[in-house]
Amino acid sequence: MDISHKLEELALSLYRIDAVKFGDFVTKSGIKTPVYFDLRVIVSYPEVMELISLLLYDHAIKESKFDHVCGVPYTALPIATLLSVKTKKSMLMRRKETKSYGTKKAIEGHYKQGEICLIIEDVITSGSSVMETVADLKKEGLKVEEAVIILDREQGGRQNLESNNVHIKSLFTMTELINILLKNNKISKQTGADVINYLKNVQAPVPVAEVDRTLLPYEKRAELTSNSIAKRLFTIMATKKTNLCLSVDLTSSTKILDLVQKVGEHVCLVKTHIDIVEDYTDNFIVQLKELAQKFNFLVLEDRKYADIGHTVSLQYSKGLYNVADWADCVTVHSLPGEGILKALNDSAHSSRGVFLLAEMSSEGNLITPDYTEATVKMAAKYPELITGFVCQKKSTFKDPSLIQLTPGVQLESSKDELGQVYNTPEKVILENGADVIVVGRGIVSAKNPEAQAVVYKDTLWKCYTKRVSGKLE
Ligand code: S5P
Repeated sequence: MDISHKLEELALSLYRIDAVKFGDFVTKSGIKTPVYFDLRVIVSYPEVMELISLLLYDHAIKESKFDHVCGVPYTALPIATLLSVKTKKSMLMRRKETKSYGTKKAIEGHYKQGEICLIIEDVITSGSSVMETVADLKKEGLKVEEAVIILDREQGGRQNLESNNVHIKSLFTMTELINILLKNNKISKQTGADVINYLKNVQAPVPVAEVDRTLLPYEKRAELTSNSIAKRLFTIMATKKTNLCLSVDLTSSTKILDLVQKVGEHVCLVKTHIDIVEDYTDNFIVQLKELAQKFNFLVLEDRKYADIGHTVSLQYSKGLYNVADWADCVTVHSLPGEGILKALNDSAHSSRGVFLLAEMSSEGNLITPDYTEATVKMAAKYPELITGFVCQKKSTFKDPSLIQLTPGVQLESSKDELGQVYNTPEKVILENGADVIVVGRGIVSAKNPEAQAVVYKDTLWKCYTKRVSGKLE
């Protein structure tokens, strides 16, 4: 077929059915625009859908090698369907809505790792929607090298995608489309000039290249954080060469101090449960803080606050333990909502931090993926307060300035009789993204806790250096 003739026919059809409009609009990326392209209407015009799929096939796809097609939700889905049928290649569908309970897959359809998936999209501005789909497909082990697009708005999307190794083929650029409409007297010269001028001046923001936080060394991450405790903890880890947190879950203050005296030099953080200490005195805290000073570690009170903001601010700064006075950081549940962070933000002084619980290590815990996601979002509003997350998975958050504190670690995978699940250092650091590793009974219950702390420290540090070297096989 005569492609340029058919392209002209398509441009005029899109204008006729109001899929391309001129006026004052705002795009999904938040850019003001005098021209708007809305292909959702094509489902009402089967002849236009047919023409689009024929043109994409002839112009862009015939020569491409791929195993699957995947439309970027939602507008491109019917077109991807037509192309799947035409090329007899199977279709994959990406779920756009948030997944709940971890049972729904992000990608629907049958596929094998290493197979090639071709992306279909209607319009690209910044390229971010295509990138989201590419990222989900890649997570499943699929290869994505090419995206075919109806319209390239020429605002940076092509460059953004090409720099992420996604090659773009489009039916039209915006300039080509405008020229066809001008030639056919569908728009005035002034409108045409406005659009061309606008394209020259307004480029979509370049999506920041995503850094894998787990590949950055602690000292680099120390520079990125807004929370003073995260900065100190990253720095301590880098200088002492240890990412071990001792969870000193003993009930006698002398035993705690005795153990910390022995292992203090091997840890970056000591985690307490102050309410299990049977002989608590203020002097115990004085001595613990002296050890912290001597051995250069921080103290985390694992209180797991979970009440309304008002109560939590009292629990934090009043009562027998006066945690606000001595704990460098505390653990907090997001369950009660943002008020809990507001309360701590108001009552904690500036050199304090919060680890928010985004996931738990215990079997059958009721935290869902939606809860975790909402927790991470909540934390983003308090960058100066949040030190990091208590969590189990690398994918839980991306921000390299925050610390992943991961408990449930022993040298061998196992479980205790009450549902605690233990993973190995290799698993939690190399696969699951842990930055600070919490070990309790693995050290506390060992015959020689000091020697065992050294074993943990060395093993954990080895895994970390392997991770940041990027040489994971
Ligand atoms: O999900 C969690 C969160 C925490 S803070 N799972 C946990 O086990 N913890 C704490 O880590 C727990 O309260 C305990 O103090 C420590 C793990 O101790 P272990 O003896 O099982 O290593």
